[in-house]
Amino acid sequence: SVPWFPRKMSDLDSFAEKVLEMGEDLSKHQFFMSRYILHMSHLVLTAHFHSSIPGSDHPGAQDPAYRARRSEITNIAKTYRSGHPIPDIAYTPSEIATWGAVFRRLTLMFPTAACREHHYIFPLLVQNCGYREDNIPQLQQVSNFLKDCTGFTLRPVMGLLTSRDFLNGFAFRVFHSTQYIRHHSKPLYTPEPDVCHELLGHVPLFADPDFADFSQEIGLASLGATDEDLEKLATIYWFTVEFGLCREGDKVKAYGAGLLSSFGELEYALSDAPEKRPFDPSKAALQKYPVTEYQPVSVAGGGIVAVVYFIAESFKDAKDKVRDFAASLKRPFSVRYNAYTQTIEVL
Ligand code: H2B
Ligand code: FE
Repeated sequence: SVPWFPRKMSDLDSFAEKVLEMGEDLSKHQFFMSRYILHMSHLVLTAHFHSSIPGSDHPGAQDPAYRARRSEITNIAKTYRSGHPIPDIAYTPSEIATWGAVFRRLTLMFPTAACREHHYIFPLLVQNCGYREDNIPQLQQVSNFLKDCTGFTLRPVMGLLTSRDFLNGFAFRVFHSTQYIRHHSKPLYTPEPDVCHELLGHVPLFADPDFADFSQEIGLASLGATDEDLEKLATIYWFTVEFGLCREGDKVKAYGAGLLSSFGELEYALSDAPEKRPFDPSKAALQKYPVTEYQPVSVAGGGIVAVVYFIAESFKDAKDKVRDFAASLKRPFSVRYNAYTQTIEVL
């Protein structure tokens, strides 16, 4: 039988509460467990969201004020309904200072490390969405901007979704974004996605038409996919949207959000240390990523990085390749997104 999948935009409302909450015991969490086991089966604990066990090493787990603030903010996501504006958050001076520390460090690296699409879009985010060291951009404003560029929109989310729910959102050109920020004690480290990762890492690329198409292609393939195929798509997502590199003439640049929001790994990925292969979805889908290298603790907080990265020729090329790959997966139907009605047509 085909796994359930969302057919209309408002079906995404049902994802709201299926998330891992910060500091909760991992083993109690079926949703997160599947992700964890996925990565264990790839013999890796991913650097980007958790260095060992989320919760146990979360810098905010033992801070009651942080936890209270988190629930205040995640409550917006919990009660959010499709089509409604995302409420703005009045971020505190301490939260803004945390953002500022990340913003300062990352924007120093972008000029040499980020891909040309990122260079083109980032100044537009500064002009239109309040991207500044002393201001945390508001999700609604960013969502409006993305909608004008590519039709992508943001939805607030309480935390990590299952791979299936998260990828299904892409079919609708929806990116699920957290709205809270990491703990102030470690501004350059987070074991899970937060606004810094979403807004500085992910958002710029969703304003690029080819990248938007590429992302939606993964999303469409994920609708009703078997668990086995879903795992492949999640792995492709991991090696592209999170950790992707791309070719620019004789240079290699970063476009993956996990790289563009992590100082240590960005530098590492662009160095000669890791292996780099041309992007091929059927290979990336099965790629294991073994634990070998550790980030310097002072830089990334002690994560574990992938040792192989995939280099895309262009987002258009990557999109065509993912489309061909998706067509090779067996699914007893095909799907199309109708942007006028915001529904999935099953053919
Ligand atoms: N959920 C959220 N909220 N943000 C993410 O970046 C994310 C997720 N990534 N769920 C997903 C899982 C990714 O690691 C893949 C698809 O498994
Ligand atoms: Fe991410």
